[in-house]
Amino acid sequence: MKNNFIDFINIFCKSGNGGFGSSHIKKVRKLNKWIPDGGSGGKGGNIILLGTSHYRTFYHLKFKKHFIAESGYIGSRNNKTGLNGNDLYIKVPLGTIVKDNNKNILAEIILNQEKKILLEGGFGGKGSKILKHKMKFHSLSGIQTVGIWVTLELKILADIGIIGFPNVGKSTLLSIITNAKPKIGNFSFTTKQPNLGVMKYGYGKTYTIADIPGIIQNSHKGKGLGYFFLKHIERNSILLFLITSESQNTKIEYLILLNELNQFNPKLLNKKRLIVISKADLIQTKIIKQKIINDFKTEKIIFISSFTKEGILKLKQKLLQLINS
Ligand SMILES: Nc1nc2c(ncn2[C@@H]2O[C@H](COP(=O)(O)OP(=O)(O)OP(=O)(O)O)[C@@H](O)[C@H]2O)c(=O)[nH]1
Ligand SMILES: [Mg+2]
Repeated sequence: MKNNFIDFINIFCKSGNGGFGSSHIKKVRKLNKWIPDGGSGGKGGNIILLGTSHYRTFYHLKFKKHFIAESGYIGSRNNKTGLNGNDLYIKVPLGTIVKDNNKNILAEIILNQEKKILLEGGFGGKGSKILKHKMKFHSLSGIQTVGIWVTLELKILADIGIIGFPNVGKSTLLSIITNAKPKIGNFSFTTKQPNLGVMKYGYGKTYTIADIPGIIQNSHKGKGLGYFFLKHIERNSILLFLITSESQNTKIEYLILLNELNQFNPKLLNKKRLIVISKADLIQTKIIKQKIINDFKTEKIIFISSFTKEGILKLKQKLLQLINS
């Protein structure tokens, strides 16, 4: 499968050099003197990050790795300052973190249309006029900038993350409670990259929900698709654990998921959780349903069916309640 979900990429960035100051001198005939009149150089362009909700990954940066902003222009006679170099904008998805080689965070983009200067352009060199040097035609070169390699890392911004084993109905649920149209299939690992959807609820309120690829026992050891997708739930405020009623032991499935999360980042266990049992339409008898309830004992669970819509309204209400709590 073509993988166009890129959540990690290295790029080279360099802001523009400052323009040269002009060393121009002009003859003032009346005084019969040469006087310096060279203008300063223009400022180099900045490298600016621009948050763009239109982008969901770094795929658009895959084939362009070097970002070099325009240099400032040289100053000229009559004390004219050179033009500034144009800024260079790098469009990034919301949730982008930029790090240098030592893993220091240089910038973070959260909001749509948010702008942050990643690298400032060099200042222009002074021209002969402003320098007033005894060597009349003296001027300075602008600041020469140094380029660096930076890492762009994406951690999706969503209010709710759906986590579960493969084939439990995560994408189907996303498709019925949000506007998303993810791929659905009756086999494991249909979803190979996170899907995002927007749920509308209440008066004009919207919530973003992420459907994360299936997690299995030992995902943290690289089984299945691995567990690196879990970084995308680090910023979710609520984790929705989806466990199918077809499971032999729903509670054990839940504990396995918790363990995988713990292996990835123990802080994930501090988030608000909601346990949801999917495919309730497949539960044949009340005894089986009661057994699932008993398995979870004190923990509250919600039964849903994306097919019959059983429990969907209750689920939405519960999510809203959790978000606001
Ligand atoms: N009976 C029943 N089947 C469902 C329900 N929800 C989803 N399914 C079916 O379960 C299968 C898996 O659904 P998906 O939504 O692709 O499951 P998933 O958890 O996203 O799977 P992966 O992406 O592989 O992790 C599909 O055949 C769905 O039609 C439900 O409420 N009831
Ligand atoms: Mg899926």
